Amino acid sequence: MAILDELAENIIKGQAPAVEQLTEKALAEGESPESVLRKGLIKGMDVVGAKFKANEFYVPEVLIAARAMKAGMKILRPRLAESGVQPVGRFIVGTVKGDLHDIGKNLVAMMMEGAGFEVIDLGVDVTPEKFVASIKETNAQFVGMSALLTTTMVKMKDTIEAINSSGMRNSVKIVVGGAPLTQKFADEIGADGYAPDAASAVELVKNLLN
Ligand code: B1M
Repeated sequence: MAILDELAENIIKGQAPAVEQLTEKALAEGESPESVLRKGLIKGMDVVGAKFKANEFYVPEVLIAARAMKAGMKILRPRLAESGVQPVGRFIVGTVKGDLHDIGKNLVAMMMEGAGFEVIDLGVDVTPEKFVASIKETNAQFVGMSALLTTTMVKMKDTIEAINSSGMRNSVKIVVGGAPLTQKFADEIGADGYAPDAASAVELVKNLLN
């Protein structure tokens, strides 16, 4: 099997040590950092996302695959920076103010990184002001908000209003998700999109890129 296919295969199986070794080996054999990323790591994570959506993989398998992806990225990141490879886009993500649930948000962050985005993870309990400051600081094109509580999902509206008031609404696309949310709610608060799961979030953001 070609080395990049082997790399993708080990991402799918969640074999972090093998991914680390194969990433080093592929680079040593002269593969470009960009091919290792796109034809190895991202290719593997794309399959993981598809399996997750089809209910063939569950949260633990995705987390293990994401850990393997991270092991490869650790080797690859400095090489990508040296070779000037640009990320697909920049994506800020956080769980809204008052909400401490982060498992779903972390899945979204990992899958977005797996799809080649630079991810700025603001963590949990993120205030509208912090989202706004991060957009200013990073010039990200995307903001993702997660909420798991019916009492905190309303904070998404406050955040969108803060982004509107900051004058930066036209420069970012806002996507939202989390168990209590619906497309209807996303439309009501003026988000650009809603995704029911992490794999759909990647598809949604990729569509919004075009
Ligand atoms: Co909490 N909790 N919890 N909890 N908790 C829920 C959400 C709850 C439904 C349980 C219940 O009562 N049945 C309930 C909410 C009820 C409601 O609002 N209607 C609840 C409650 C009430 C609370 C507390 C208030 C309990 C208390 O203290 N009395 C408290 C609140 C703390 C706070 O946030 N301020 C609390 C605390 C906690 C723990 C800390 C113990 C822990 C969180 C640990 C952590 O996240 N690090 C916890 C957990 C684990 C849960 C449950 C059991 C599981 C949530 C989870 O991680 N699911 C949950 C019940 C349940 O869902 N069965 C529950 C797995 C995760 C992968 O799914 O996050 O939905 P999820 O993410 C999905 C999608 O929603 C989507 O993608 C993911 C899948 O791919 N998605 C996005 C998520 N974010 C997205 C963003 C996107 C796109 C998609 O774009 C940006």
